[in-house]
Amino acid sequence: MNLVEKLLKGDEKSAARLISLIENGAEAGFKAVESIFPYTGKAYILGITGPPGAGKSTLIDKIALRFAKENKKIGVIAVDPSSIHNKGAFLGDRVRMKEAEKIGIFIRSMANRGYGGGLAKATIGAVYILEGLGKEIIIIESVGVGQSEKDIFYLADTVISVLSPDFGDDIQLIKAGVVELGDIVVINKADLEGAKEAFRSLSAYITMSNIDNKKSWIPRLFLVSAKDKTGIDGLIDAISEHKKYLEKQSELEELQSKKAKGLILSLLKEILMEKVSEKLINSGTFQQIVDKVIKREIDLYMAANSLIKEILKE
Ligand SMILES: Nc1nc2c(ncn2[C@@H]2O[C@H](COP(=O)(O)OP(=O)(O)OP(=O)(O)O)[C@@H](O)[C@H]2O)c(=O)[nH]1
Ligand SMILES: [Mg+2]
Repeated sequence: MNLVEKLLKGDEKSAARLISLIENGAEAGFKAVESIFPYTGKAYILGITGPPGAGKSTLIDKIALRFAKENKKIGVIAVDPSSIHNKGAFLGDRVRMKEAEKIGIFIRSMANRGYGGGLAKATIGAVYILEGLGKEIIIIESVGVGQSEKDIFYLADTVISVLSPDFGDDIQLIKAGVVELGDIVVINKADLEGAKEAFRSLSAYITMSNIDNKKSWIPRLFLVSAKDKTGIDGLIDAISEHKKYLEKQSELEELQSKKAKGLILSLLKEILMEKVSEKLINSGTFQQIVDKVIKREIDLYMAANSLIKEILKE
């Protein structure tokens, strides 16, 4: 039996090996996805985003345990943008999702090696593979910064934004767009001082920003403590409420099309950048252009445009 056949029979080791292939950009990994593809499209994908240390992993542990009680097959992908995190974060995720791991939930940490902080290429593949493994619920954890938070919005059916009162300035988070992306917004660490105030100000903000909005889903806000396991019930209810909303809402096709477009564009960006760097940067063309810029023979626009010409020539 090859890796894909074993995967489709539920072999987790094959899943882990296939995800590694994808992560390393190996052609065999993407070929495997082609054979897995017919078996995919049924899983519910939950994206968890938010600033570093907000408690995403701790919360996923609690959410996953709840789903497991309903006998759901669950997989977790924790994307670690290597540009922000050190290697310790990998371990951190595993430590914080101990209970889930103990009961056999499949957890995989992935380094985000894409250009420009994108998480699309590797994560999309990992989702297909977990679906091939028969997972019904796939939870993706990603730090909410820049492109990665948009990718998680495109990839997930439901997005939960996790914030914590010890992060400080709410306004920064609102500006960063973390709040806007969430179908559900969670203030975690309810056990800490300032949690209630953070909840109140965010609640006012969400009400204000949706006041004359005709959106059919208004983000739900929850105050929870992942550590003390408080407020989790309401959160679980909101997740299934959003899932039901997606099943029946009339604009679903429009939403799906928006998300598919976003993902394809993200993939395109990542793959193009890879090709560009392989071909141009290594071939010395890039350096030649840089030299011309330094000598002030050409300006930066001209530099970028001549690189584009070079690529299109191929
Ligand atoms: N007081 C308190 N601490 C918490 C709570 N939830 C998580 N923490 C702590 O916050 C720290 C970060 O938790 P993680 O779950 O690793 O947070 P994260 O958002 O996954 O962090 P990264 O993956 O590094 O971005 C850990 O020390 C947790 O023990 C909570 O409800 N209350
Ligand atoms: Mg984490």
